[in-house]
Amino acid sequence: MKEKLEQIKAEALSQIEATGALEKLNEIRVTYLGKKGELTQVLKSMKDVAPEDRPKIGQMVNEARAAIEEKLEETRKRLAAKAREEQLKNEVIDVTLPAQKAQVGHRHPNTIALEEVERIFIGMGYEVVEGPEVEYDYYNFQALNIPEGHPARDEQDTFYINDKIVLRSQTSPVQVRTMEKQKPPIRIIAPGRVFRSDEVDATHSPSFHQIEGLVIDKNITFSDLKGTLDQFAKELFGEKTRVKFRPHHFPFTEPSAEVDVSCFKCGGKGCRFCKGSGWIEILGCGMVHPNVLRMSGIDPEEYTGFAFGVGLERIALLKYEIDDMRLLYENDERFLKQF
Ligand code: 2NL
Repeated sequence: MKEKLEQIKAEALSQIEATGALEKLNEIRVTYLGKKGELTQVLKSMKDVAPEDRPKIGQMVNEARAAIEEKLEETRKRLAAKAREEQLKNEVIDVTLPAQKAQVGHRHPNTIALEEVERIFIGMGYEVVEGPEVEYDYYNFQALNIPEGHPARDEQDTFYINDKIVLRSQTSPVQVRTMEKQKPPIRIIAPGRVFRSDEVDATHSPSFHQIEGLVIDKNITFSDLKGTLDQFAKELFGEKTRVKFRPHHFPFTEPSAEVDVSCFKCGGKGCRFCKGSGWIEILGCGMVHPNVLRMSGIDPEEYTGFAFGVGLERIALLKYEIDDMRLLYENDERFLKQF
């Protein structure tokens, strides 16, 4: 029995000594000290020991257990310290390294174009105003001289929320709200998202952006409109740019016109960019219809005004020579970074 105990103890100690792994220590503990461990087996076989020898053997078992436990604890500390040291060595942080650059993305071509347009009109004394994207039918249509049943309502496939509420199909409602609130002189541009139930293709999207402008004061004439848009075109597309006004019809302006700019690629001679014509259509405009002024509480006998509307995407596509509108909505950074 005594030899057996000595042997167990020696074997346990040498196994502990030999192991290099922390997790192995617990296995060894179970093997020798556990419920079914070797030392426990010895205790269980005490009944075979002569009664007078039992205290002596019991004491030896306790000593062996204490020795093994001590060795286990000592080894655990040693291995843990070693592991910690390894870890510290492997996780050295060089605090002098430059920080990783934050990804900041890139301004969208729409945003760049919008800020350019805003800069030009702010320079001419305009204010930038915004308004709701979900609008009353009244502000989107009726107040703009488009009563129920007017054919212009069919031309624009509008998203209806219910009988009285639509997703605005233009930003004119913002201007109507301004006319209701503010006495002339009014000089504003209203940029924002608008909605039309169009199929997606290279030049159409059900959600796009418009910038409308409105000027109302005493003695505002069509000459003021021409001068303003001529200046705008020159600042946006270059000093040599000329503008051409073609008669058109909008329900909210009278007279109305569509405006072309001379092609900024060929100077008007005709090229692939302008499809040979030398001109590029950029916006619609006109003198605010007396009915529109009257409905918003402005006396058309006292005041006149002009208005215009331009597609932001159209400007961005032209200015940055992008040939498919869908690229503007993918937000692929490789695309955005080019502008
Ligand atoms: C276009 C060009 C246009 C207006 C928008 C407007 C706004 C008020 C009164 C009168 Cl409050 N007019 N906006 C005027 C002319 C053209 O947009 O191509 N629209 C379909």
